[in-house]
Amino acid sequence: MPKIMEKRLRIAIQKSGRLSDGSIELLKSCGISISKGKHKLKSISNNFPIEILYLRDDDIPKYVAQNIADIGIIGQNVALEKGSELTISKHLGFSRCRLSLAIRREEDFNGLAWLNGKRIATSYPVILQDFFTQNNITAEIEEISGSVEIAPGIGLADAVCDIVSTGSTLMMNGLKEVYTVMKSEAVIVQSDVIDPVRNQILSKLLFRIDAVRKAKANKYILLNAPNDAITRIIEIIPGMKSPTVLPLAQEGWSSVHSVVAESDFWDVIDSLKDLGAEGILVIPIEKMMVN
Ligand code: PRT
Ligand code: ZN
Repeated sequence: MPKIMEKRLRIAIQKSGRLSDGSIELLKSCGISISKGKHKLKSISNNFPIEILYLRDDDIPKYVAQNIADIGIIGQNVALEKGSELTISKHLGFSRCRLSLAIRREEDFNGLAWLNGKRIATSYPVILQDFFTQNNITAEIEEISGSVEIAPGIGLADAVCDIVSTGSTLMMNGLKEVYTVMKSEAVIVQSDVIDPVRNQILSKLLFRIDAVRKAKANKYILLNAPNDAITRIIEIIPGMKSPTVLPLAQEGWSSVHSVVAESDFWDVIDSLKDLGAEGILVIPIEKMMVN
């Protein structure tokens, strides 16, 4: 057995919550099979050298910092609040949310100076204090661990700094979002001291994650176009290196194969149609290895 199979990379993920499904799906989309019993605290993969530890998200930074796990998947908000000694090695694009300041709906917010002298309830005292320092605000931070949004209603605070996704929790509690302190998504955090063999496994995992994420962000596109439009079409869909252009049996026409970013997909299709492209097919890409 090659040496790299002897050790396993230890990955801490959230046991149950808003990060769990995304974390498991990410590993599975990288071709890693995981069998998890319902109440298991640990599991291993039989086709990739990893061991998974299932933990509360707030505890993950500590486990990684203490080298009990090599890497962890957590929200950027938790990474910044509790993982200052860790490095973020990859942004993962799921569990997106923001950490925002919110005040009572009936109050007028005239900018950040409104916060001076006020009391703000949050579960993120470190991030909030940094934000206050950077913005020269003097306010009192009331640290609470849950149900932050009820604090203004029960007279515990003048405002809150809490995680927002759709905004409905704030609305239901008579609050309005007035300022985004930070945006967050799931990230991989790692300690700076990873055993070299485990570090090689991590590099392989990060390579696979890149391939899966790039594939999701792009589509494969095939179309037919008159030859005199090909130069301009290539400018619009340059692809990974350059598009494949093949002559069609019909004189004066070619088929073009390329890759297009999901983000500007519809604009690109409109431009291609304006240039005379026909028979446009768009196909999902499963994995995309660039370099
Ligand atoms: O049990 P454990 O400690 O592991 O989990 P947890 O309850 O602390 O965390 P969990 O599962 O709620 O969230 C894990 C991570 O998901 C967070 O650290 C964020 O990075 C991310 N995330 C994404 C969210 C949300 N969306 C979210 N909507 N975390 C929390 N919320 C809560 C928020 O606290 C508020 O109560 O949802 C409410 C707001 O949602 P909206 O849609 O009403 O705005
Ligand atoms: Zn938590």
